[in-house]
Amino acid sequence: PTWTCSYRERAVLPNTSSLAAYLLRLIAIKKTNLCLSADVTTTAELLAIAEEVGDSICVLKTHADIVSDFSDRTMKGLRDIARRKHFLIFEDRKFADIGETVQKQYTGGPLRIARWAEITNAHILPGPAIVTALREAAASTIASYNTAVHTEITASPPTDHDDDHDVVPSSTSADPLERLDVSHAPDRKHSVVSISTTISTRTESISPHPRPDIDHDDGADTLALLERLGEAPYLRSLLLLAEMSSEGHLLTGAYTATCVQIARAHRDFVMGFIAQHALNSEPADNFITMSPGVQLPPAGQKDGKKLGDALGQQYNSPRKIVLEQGCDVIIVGRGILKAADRREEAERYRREGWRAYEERVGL
Ligand code: BMP
Repeated sequence: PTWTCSYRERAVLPNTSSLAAYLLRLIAIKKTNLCLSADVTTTAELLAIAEEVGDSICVLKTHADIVSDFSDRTMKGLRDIARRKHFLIFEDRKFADIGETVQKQYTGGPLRIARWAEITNAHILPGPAIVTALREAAASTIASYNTAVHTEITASPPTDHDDDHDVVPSSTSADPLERLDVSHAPDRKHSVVSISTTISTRTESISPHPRPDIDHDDGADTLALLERLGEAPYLRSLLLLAEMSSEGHLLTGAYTATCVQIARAHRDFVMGFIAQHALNSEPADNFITMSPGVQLPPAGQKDGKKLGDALGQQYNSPRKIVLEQGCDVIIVGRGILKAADRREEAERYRREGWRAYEERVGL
C-alpha cells in the first residue's frame, strides 16, 4: 500500500509516529533517501565524514563500539553536526538480550546510546520483551530530557513559554541532560523521571499532524523548507532486524513474519525494519524499511552481477533495492567511505537512490 506513496504523503498517514513523520519530511525536503554507514574507528574520522557528507544524507548510521576514543566529545560533536546539517543518528547496536540487560546497554555503559541516537535497532530473537524494555528505557530518557528542559525554562526569568512543556531548547543550547547530570545521580534521576511522566506520555503519542507549510511543494527552496521543518523532536525509535544482507543469514520466512507482527503491536516505538524488501502488507502499515548491503556496480560492470566482500556481505544496487524491492532508505558504507572523493560519491548514491524512488512512485 505504501509502495507508490510519496514520502510526503506517508508523513501524514495514521499510525506514523512523530519521529517517523519527521524523517519522512526530512527525506522529502532534502531529496535524499541515503543513509551513510559511518564505519570508521576514531572520533576525528567520524566527525569529519559526518561533516563531509551531511548535506547528502537523511540518516547517519554509527557503530559506536568500533570508535576507539568514543567519548562525550564524540556524542556532542555528532549531535552538533546532525542539527546543523539536518539528519538523524542511528546507532546500529543490534540489541539481542533479555529486557533487563538491554535497558542497561541502551542507556548506560560508556556509550549511553539513548542519549545521542534517535534510532537504534534490535533482533527479536529473545522475544517481544526486547521491544517493550527498550521502549520503556527510551521513555525514561525522553522524560528526563523534558524535565531538564522544563526545569531550565522555569528556572530562567519568566517568559511567554513558561508553561509550555513542548518548548524545545534553542539550537545553541547544549544538551540539558548534561546540566542536570541525571546519569551520574541515580536517586535524582528517579525523582526526575516520576515528575515528568505526563510530559513523556504527551511526547510519545502517535500524532503525525499535517504540516501544510512543508507537506506541499510551494516552491520554497531546501534551506527555507528545512528551517520550517526545524530540529528533530527529542524522541526515540527502534528498527527491527527482519532480514539481513549477509549470505546464509537465518532471518527468513516465519521469523521475518513474526518480526512484522511484533512491530505492528508497537507502532508507537518501532518505526520500521532493517530488511532487503518492503514489509508493509496491511493497510495500516507504514513502516520505514532501511536496507544495508548497497553498492553501485564498478564503472563498466552491468547491474545484476553478484557483488560482495570476502566475509559474507552481499550487495545490491540502489535501483534494485528501492525500485524493485520497495525499500525506503539505502544504507551505504564502504561504497562511499572508500571513494577518493566521498562527498561526490555520496551525491552519486543520493541521486541514484532518489531517481529509483521517483520512478517507483511515478514522479
Ligand atoms: P558496507 O556498505 O560497507 O558493506 O556496510 C554495511 C553496514 O551495514 C555495516 O555497518 C553493517 O554492520 C551493516 N549491516 C549490514 O551490512 N547488513 C545487515 O543485514 C545489517 C546491518 O546492520
